[in-house]
Amino acid sequence: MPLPGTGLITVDPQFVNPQEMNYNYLETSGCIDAGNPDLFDPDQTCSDIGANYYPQNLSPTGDCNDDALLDVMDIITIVNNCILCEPEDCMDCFCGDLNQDGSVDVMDILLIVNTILSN
Ligand SMILES: [Ca+2]
Ligand SMILES: [Ca+2]
Ligand SMILES: [Ca+2]
Repeated sequence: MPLPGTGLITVDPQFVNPQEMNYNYLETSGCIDAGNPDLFDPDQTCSDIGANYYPQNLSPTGDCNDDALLDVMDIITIVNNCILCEPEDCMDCFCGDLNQDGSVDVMDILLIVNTILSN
């Protein structure tokens, strides 16, 4: 048994399959969104406890500057902070991966431009 203390829990983390080293969480795991409330996962939910996070199927919006608008400022934010940045300086760019292929690039910018122009 671990020692009691702040941030420690003693519930079953509900791993997918620890026998086969799959330490991802099941949907019902109490570790999901139970991590540091000041941190966020790439899916923009509160951080999960542990090394892996459970992706909750949120769609990236492209609103990377969090002003609830999708406009050219988001494109500037994404180009500067997701594409032209050094890897260690890049922000969490989940918001800009509109085609959800795991990287933010010119294809995502095109999708944002198309979305802006169709509004
Ligand atoms: Ca989470
Ligand atoms: Ca915006
Ligand atoms: Ca992408």
